[in-house]
Amino acid sequence: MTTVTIPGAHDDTALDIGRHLEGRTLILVSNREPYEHERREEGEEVSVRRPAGGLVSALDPTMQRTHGTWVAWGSGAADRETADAEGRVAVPPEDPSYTLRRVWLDEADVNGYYLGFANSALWPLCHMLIQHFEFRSEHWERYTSVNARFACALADEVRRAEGRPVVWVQDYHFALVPHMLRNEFAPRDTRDLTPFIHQFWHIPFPPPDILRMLPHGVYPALLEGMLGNDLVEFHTERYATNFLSCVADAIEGAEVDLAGRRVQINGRTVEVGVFPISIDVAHYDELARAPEAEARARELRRRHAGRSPDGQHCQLAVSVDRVDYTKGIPERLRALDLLWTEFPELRGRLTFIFVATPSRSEIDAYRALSDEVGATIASINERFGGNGWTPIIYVNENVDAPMLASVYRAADICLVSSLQDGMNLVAKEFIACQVDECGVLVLSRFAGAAEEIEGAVLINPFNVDGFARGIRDALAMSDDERRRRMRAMREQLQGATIFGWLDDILSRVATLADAGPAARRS
Ligand code: ADQ
Repeated sequence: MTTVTIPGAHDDTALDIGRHLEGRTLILVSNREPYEHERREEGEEVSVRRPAGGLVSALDPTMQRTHGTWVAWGSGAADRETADAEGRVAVPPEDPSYTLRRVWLDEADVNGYYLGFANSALWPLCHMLIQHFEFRSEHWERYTSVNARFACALADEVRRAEGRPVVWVQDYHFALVPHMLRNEFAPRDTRDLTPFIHQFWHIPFPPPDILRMLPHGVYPALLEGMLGNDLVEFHTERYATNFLSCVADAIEGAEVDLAGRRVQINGRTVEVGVFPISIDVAHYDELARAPEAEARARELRRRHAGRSPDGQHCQLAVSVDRVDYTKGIPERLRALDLLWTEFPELRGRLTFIFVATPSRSEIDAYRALSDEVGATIASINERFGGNGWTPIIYVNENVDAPMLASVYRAADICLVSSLQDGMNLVAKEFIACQVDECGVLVLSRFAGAAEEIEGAVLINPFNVDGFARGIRDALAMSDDERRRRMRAMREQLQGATIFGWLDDILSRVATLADAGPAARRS
């Protein structure tokens, strides 16, 4: 069996964060699993894939240290044969220390729950891009039944654990799970076995006028699901306020305390917290400082920046995203088109490396976007390129972290133009990799990161002229100003890493859980 590993958290940090649990079992649920067993072809050896996400690499060491259970969709081709009858498998494969419990989904489940309600209804609504909102009753029914299946698996894991476990629900795929799980433990006798339940919502939360577009019964059902939590966590105050406003709007009998960020409902208190997510800053800094990264960055600059054909200095801009309509990709391309049209002298003085990984291509809107992006880039390159200069280098694939770090290090400018974005980790990765402190971050004011980071050039991606002006300002910024801003952003980021995020959440959980269910009742 081969294992592809990615570097994760440092052991001491995981140990330190684990202390908040004080012997409580942590049971985590997410749509994606931390280890996927794969077999490409019949008869081939089984291999293990670890999705290279920041969240997985931060949570996995904590799970290993605390010997918890991770419940997730078993999506790998060899997942069933490597798990027991209940879908349980010990991980990491090379040194098992916690349990991964897989929940099986068939094609109709994936279509209805994942591609359907989660990604064609909730995703566009939460990002307030209502032109992409598509509701179908059968998707909602499937979302409900899949959430019930996950709640059932979680309840089973809670019963197996000792003491009163902590259940941590990840994201918008499981809005109904907290309420369903709580119902499994409605006190039948004097012993209350209900676990502590909390949820992190990774995407924006919209105001009532938007969420009201869900059909009549669905809007309150979704919120009631989330009110099954003891604590609901968002990236920003704005999302927390929107959630509380929706509860006040739709849930009869709920007492909403906007300033205190809590809801009283059915004799219980639901706390709402603000915890901006981050990245493993030291890891990205290290990747960018590696001699190979430095050499690759130099080579990138030699090929695509440095001196333009007419002997002028050429700058390198970069962006990295999934091809998703929330990321403002057509808007970014429009701004560049305008820039090269109105300022012909900038042709050959700015090359844009566009790293974009294909995403959710089963959904029509995503396929259409991908086609549009490909055609727009071809047209821009044809109209403006020439003389050995290609305006946009399109890398339409997944790129590994060491390569990403080299690109971030090489870039003079990073363009983040989300129309709405929960946080946006790319902005933080760019800052962490700017070890030479000479790059400028051009950042959409609609990304959660803009509410936290000070020092970026803020733009509104809907305003194409303003966006193009923002890029021009970045191009013209003096070295001193660049260094001043980047240094400030790097200092800020070093004080707010993913481990700080995890530590803050788990310490808040510990405080609330210590207070006990009785204390949290009004
Ligand atoms: P995403 O919408 O996926 O996350 P983002 O926060 O930018 O958005 O994270 C994307 C991650 O994927 C980054 O780590 C980036 O490096 C990586 N990535 C993107 N394109 C890549 C490519 N071509 N090759 C390799 N890696 C690539 C959701 C929310 C965000 C929120 C995060 C975390 O939508 O708002 O910040 O969750 O909560």
